[in-house]
Parts: sequence; structure tokens; C-alpha cells
Amino acid sequence: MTKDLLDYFRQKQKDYTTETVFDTQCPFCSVQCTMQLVEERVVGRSRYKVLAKDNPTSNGRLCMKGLCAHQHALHPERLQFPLLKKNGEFVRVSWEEALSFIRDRFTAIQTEFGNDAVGVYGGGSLTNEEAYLLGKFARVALKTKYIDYNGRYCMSAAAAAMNATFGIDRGLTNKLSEIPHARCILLAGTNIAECQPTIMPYFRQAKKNGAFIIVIDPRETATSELADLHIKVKPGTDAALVNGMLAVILAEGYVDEAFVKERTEGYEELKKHIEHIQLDDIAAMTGVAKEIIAFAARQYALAPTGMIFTARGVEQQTNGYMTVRNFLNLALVTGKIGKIGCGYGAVTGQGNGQGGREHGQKADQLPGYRSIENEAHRQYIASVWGVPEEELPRKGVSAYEMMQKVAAGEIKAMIMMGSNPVVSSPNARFVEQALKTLQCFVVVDLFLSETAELADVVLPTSSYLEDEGTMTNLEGRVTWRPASRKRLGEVKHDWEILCELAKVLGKGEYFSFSSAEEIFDELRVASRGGLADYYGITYERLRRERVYWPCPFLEHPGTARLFEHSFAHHDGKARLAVVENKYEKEEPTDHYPLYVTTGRVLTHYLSGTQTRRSPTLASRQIEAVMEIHPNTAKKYKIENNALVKIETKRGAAVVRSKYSYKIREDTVFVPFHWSGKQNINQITDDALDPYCKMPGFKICAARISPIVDLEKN
Ligand SMILES: Nc1nc2c(c(=O)[nH]1)N[C@H]1C(S)=C(S)[C@@H](COP(=O)(O)OP(=O)(O)OC[C@H]3O[C@@H](n4cnc5c(=O)[nH]c(N)nc54)[C@H](O)[C@@H]3O)O[C@H]1N2
Ligand SMILES: Nc1nc2c(c(=O)[nH]1)N[C@H]1C(S)=C(S)[C@@H](COP(=O)(O)OP(=O)(O)OC[C@H]3O[C@@H](n4cnc5c(=O)[nH]c(N)nc54)[C@H](O)[C@@H]3O)O[C@H]1N2
Ligand code: SF4
Ligand SMILES: [Mo]
Repeated sequence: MTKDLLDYFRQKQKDYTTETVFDTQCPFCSVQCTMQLVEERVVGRSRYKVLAKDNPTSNGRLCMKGLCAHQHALHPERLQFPLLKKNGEFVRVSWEEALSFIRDRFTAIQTEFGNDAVGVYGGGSLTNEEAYLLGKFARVALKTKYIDYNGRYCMSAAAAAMNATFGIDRGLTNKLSEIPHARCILLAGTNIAECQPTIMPYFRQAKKNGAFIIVIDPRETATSELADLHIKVKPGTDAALVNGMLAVILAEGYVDEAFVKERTEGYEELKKHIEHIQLDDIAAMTGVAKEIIAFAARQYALAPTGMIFTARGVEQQTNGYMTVRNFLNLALVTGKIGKIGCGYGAVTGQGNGQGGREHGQKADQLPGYRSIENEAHRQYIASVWGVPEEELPRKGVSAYEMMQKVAAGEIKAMIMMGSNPVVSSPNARFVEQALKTLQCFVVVDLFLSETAELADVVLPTSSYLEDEGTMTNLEGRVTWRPASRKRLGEVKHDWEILCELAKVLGKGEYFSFSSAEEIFDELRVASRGGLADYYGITYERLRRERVYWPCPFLEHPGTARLFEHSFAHHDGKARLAVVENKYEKEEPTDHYPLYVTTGRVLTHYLSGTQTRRSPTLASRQIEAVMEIHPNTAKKYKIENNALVKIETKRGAAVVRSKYSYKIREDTVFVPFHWSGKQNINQITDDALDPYCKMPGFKICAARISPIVDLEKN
């Protein structure tokens, strides 16, 4: 080709191709991997590339969900305009009409039934700024005590347990990069390989360094492939299993006496309790041989360093709180905390599962982990917000209890921001029916989700590509998510929506923010002096680094490792707890003979609103699949890849069978990412943990039967 011709084509290419690069952070899990979306416009068409960006948490790795996230964000079904239901149909309306409608309905309902007749339901996908503002909106603009969020279904058991034992709750007590220093790692009810895949290299490195890895899970998973010992525990029995391990540790003298004496309270009671534990009983309860229990106990206790990680497998139980407390007992009696390679981690779930639980979305909480029932805390936050302390509501109730109050007609209106409980709540049919009774239901979402379908008003919000803000990742590190893509249609950011709603409700003066950074600056002050102290963290700093909280002043480096010298209780000591082997749970019966446990698969995320809209991710798994042992399947005449009806006392779901030798014969596993007939939450149990109100998603008793294949008849 001649040079002229080449120049001609080069010029032509320039005319027709533009490239825009958007720096952002994955909208999905708690690792918060960083990336660039490259948008190429070629002759009027767009092409997208995703490039991983380095950061000290995931070191430039992305999993396939992150690589595909833009597919839902750019999906044609993204909401672009406010919708109002008129005669049962959604019609496009202006923001003005939507906001006036909400103002009129909320005001009328509150005037007639009181402020608490309106509830607020948030989510762990919201940025810190938005989670903070949602809490402030409930307390200051609506003056309602009823606010809670989907993290109740996620982090509440571990959070409550850490608060009780340590006096503070931060997902990981140590930074991820300490994992390779641990010589024994206990992974209980956590499937990191599918749920936080980009942090797996830390565990692989630990193994290379000689760590002994113990996985406790009723299934073999992509994570248990790493294990030196896989304990295939009977679902729901982890608390007893740990009692067995503690019995061995105490009996064989592996207790770190000096640590226990100096740094803990409650050892005598624990010791008395553990003396009565019989390993034979524990083996019978858990389905794990006593030799295995003893072996695991010795491996952990005798290793020079060790870390324990739990996630929803042990936490989403009606004794999730007590179970986590027992894992913390294990770390404390062996002195394996507060040192390099020694610590605990509740592997956080959602992108902002950590920050979302610190700044006031929770029923009993004010920003900075302050308590809404503590007079000094109320006084401080009231002063930051410029409202009289006595006007701040008191504590409300947990997420599922709010749904019960909706069903009972006590909560008559609701605003939901960032959750899809029609798919993700336990006993989902009940929740769906309850939400239908609301006199005014407002949903703020990216899509017309299964929950948004039930709303009177749906407000369109911006995605991770468009909405700047901060998120706090699983390490307790605050991260800054840049976002610069132009918003579609009339979309507004969640925080803007809250500011505008506050304005029409006559409270605009408390919500006069014009950027996420301005909100963050108020959050910094509101969190100052609290347990989750963000005061020393600024946007300017976050643009350069990811900062661990607590970070009380500007020059503070952030706190990577907690509890080196003391715990956060007033006397500096951690609290050991007496944990029973058994707490009441739904158990299999003749009529409902199998355990069902629920969870996740690699390619889908939570209620699936987002990942089911990504062609690449959806094609990897298009429907809900029940993992079942072939022996169990034969017993119930279930063929492989066949449709199966799965029933509990609460209802039925239809899923496809998948034979697997990796699961216990008394248990089936179903992911919860699908809706309609496939929604497994139609059958899950709505019993709540009495301490933290976590539902027991991970265990219920069910029966299964084949769906008759019509073609064969
Ligand atoms: N791909 C993907 N990744 C995600 C998410 C997603 O939806 N998809 N969601 C994010 C969120 S919000 C969260 S909370 C996390 C959740 O992360 P995880 O808690 O790791 O995920 P789950 O699949 O819910 O449950 C983990 C394991 O618990 C096991 N399990 C079930 N019952 C028991 C039991 O009684 N005892 C024990 N020991 N184990 C049990 C299950 O077999 C499962 O392998 O993942 C985050 N990352
Ligand atoms: N059976 C069973 N059920 C479970 C679990 C289980 O293990 N088993 N796990 C539980 C856990 S751990 C969790 S975290 C919950 C989560 O369950 P959900 O709270 O339902 O979580 P998502 O699917 O993320 O729903 C979020 C909704 O918010 C929208 N959204 C996403 N980003 C934003 C945003 O920035 N702003 C706004 N306004 N909307 C946004 C999405 O489109 C989606 O419709 O599910 C729980 N349910
Ligand atoms: S889903 Fe989690 S691990 Fe995967 S890219 Fe996103 S943040 Fe990273
Ligand atoms: Mo979660």
C-alpha cells in the first residue's frame, strides 16, 4: 500500500473511531476490583473492552462477573425515566410529577397514621455516601424509626458476634496480604473461589508456604479443592462442631493461657461448659467422625499462626450469631488474633456490605457505628445534622420484621433503594403479598425488578459507571469509585433522589448537597470519634490510596490490623461466650426428609436482576439448578437434568436437577438467583436468629418429587 493510501485510511479511521475510557470499580462483590471500561465508537456503533486495573486488594485481577458488568449497565432495559402506576400500568412521568406524588402520599399517610407508617429499606450496593444519606433521610426527612437494609440478610450475624466478642465489627481483622503468613486456615461456610474469586491467590500462596487448609462445608466446592481437610458437616451444626474442637483444645492443653488471662473475659464459664462436651455426641450431631474433629482442632491449635474465615454458610442460620461467637472463641483461646497471620474474617458479601453497615442504614444505628439508643451518640449526631436530639427517632426493627409490619398494616408506605426482596427475602411469597398491600410503594432501581413491578412509583437510578462514590471493601478499606459515564435519559443518582425528595418534603435545608464528596465530608464528621471513624479519610487521599478505618485524623495511616494490643470493649478485653450445641431449627421429618441449603454460583449475583441481563453470564447458567447426590435422586425417582418440584411447609419451587457426588446425601443445594417458579426463597424459612434477626436461609426441611415429563405421556 502506498504511503498516501495508508495516510488516507489512517485519517478515515480517526474520523470514524473514538475511544473513551471510564475508570471504575466492579459493582458486585466486596473485593471491589478496579477496572477500565473502554468504549470504542466505530462508525456509529459501540464496542466495549474491559481492562483490569491494579489495586492492593485484588492486584489487577478481575473475575468474569466484573468483566461482564457493563453488559447489564448498558442493557436496553435500564430504566431511564420515572414511572408511575396508573390503572395498573406504568406510565412515564416527569420527575416533578413523581416527586409530588410521593410527597402527597407520604404526607397524607404520616398525617393520618404517624411518622412510623412510612418505612425505608436500603441496600449494600449503595455507596457510603448514599447509605449515610438514606439513614439521615429516614431520621430527618421522614422522622421514621423504620429503616433497615438487605445487609440484615447478609452480615448481621457476624457483625453482632464481632461486636459482642471484640466490641467492634470490621469484616477482616487483618489485611488480606497477611493470609500467606497463616500456617492453618479454617474456611467455614465460605465459598471464596466462586464468591470472591480474585482473592483466591492469597490462599494459594498460603498453601504454597505450607499452610494447612480446613474447609467446613456440606458440599465440595471450588474452594474445598484447596483443602487439606474437608469437613463435610451436616448443615446447621457448625456450633456443635466448634464445641468439639474446643473440647479437644482444652483437654489436650493447647490453650494460650497467658493470652486468655490478659486479653479475655469469661474463660472459666467457657471451660466449665466445654468440660461437659462429649466428642461422641458431637460426632453424632454433625455427622463428622470424632477423629476428624480432633485432628482439625490440633492442626489449628498447634500451628504457629492461624486464621479463621466464616461466611454465610454458618452465619445465615437461626443460631448464626452464636455460631460465629464460637469460632471467635476458637481464635481467642488459642491466642490467634491481633498478630501477623493470626485473625478472623467474616468474608463480606456485597460491594459495600461493610460501609453499608456502618453509617446508619441499620434499624438501631447512627453513623460511625453509633447507637441510636445511646444518649451521647444521639446528641452528637443531632448536632452534626442540626436537629434537636429529641426529634431523632429511636430504634426500629430488622428487615424481615419490617415486612411483617407491612403485612400487619402497621407500615403503610415504603421507599426501597437497592434491594429486590421479592426474590431475596426468606418466605418470599409472604413478602410479595405484604408489599402488594402498601398504600404507597416507591422503588429506586436500575431495572424494573420483581420488586419494582409491585411499586406505585419507580425512580431510575445511575449505575457504577455513572455514580461516583466510596465503598468500603471486605478488608475495611475505604475505596473511591470514580464514575464519569454520562447518565442515560433522566436518570439521577441515589443521593440526588434523596436530596430532591427531602426538598419536596420540606427538609431541603438538611440535604443541600451538590456532590458525593460533599456528603462524604459530612459523613467524616458524623463518624468522627465513633468506632468506624472515617474522619482522616478524604477524597483527595482516596484518589491515591485505599485507606483502612479506623482513621481518626488526617495524618493517620489507617488501621490495617485490629486488636494488636487491646479489644474495643471499655476494659480492652474480648468476651468469650458459652455456646450450646443445638438451637431450635427446622429439622427434616418423614414428610420433609431432606435438608435444603441455598447459596450462590460463580456467574450470578444475588437476586439476579443484574447478572440475568448479561448475555455472557446468563448463558453460563440459565436456570436454577439443584445439586443432588445420585443416591438421593434415585430414592426420589429424580433423573439427571430433570425438572424437580421442591416443597416445604411454606410453598414450592421448580428447579432442574444436577447429579453431584460432591454433596451430602441428606442435603440438596439450590442457588437463589432466579425468580418466579424457580425462586427458592418461596420455600425458605422465615425463622430469625433471636440476637441479630438473621433469617435461616441455609437450612430448611423439604421434600422433592419429579415433575412429570409431559412429552412422555
Ligand atoms: N458469584 C457470586 N459471588 C458473590 C455473590 C453472588 O451472589 N454471586 N454474593 C455476594 C454476597 S452479598 C455474599 S453475602 C457472599 C456470600 O458468600 P458465601 O457465604 O461464600 O456464599 P454462599 O454460597 O451463600 O455460601 C457459602 C457456602 O456455605 C455452605 N453451607 C451451606 N450450609 C452450611 C452449613 O450449615 N455449614 C457450613 N459450614 N457451610 C454451609 C454452602 O454449601 C456454600 O458453599 O458472596 C458475595 N459474592
Ligand atoms: N435463599 C437465600 N436468600 C438469600 C441469600 C442466600 O444465601 N440464600 N443471601 C442473602 C444475602 S447475603 C443478600 S446480600 C441478599 C441480597 O439480595 P437483594 O437485596 O435483593 O440484592 P440485589 O439482587 O443486589 O438487589 C439489588 C437491587 O438493587 C438494584 N441496584 C443495584 N445497584 C443499585 C444502586 O446502586 N442503587 C439502587 N437504587 N439500586 C441498585 C438491582 O438492580 C437490584 O434490583 O439476599 C439474601 N437472600
Ligand atoms: S465480582 Fe468481586 S471478585 Fe469479581 S470482579 Fe467484581 S469485585 Fe472482583
Ligand atoms: Mo450478602
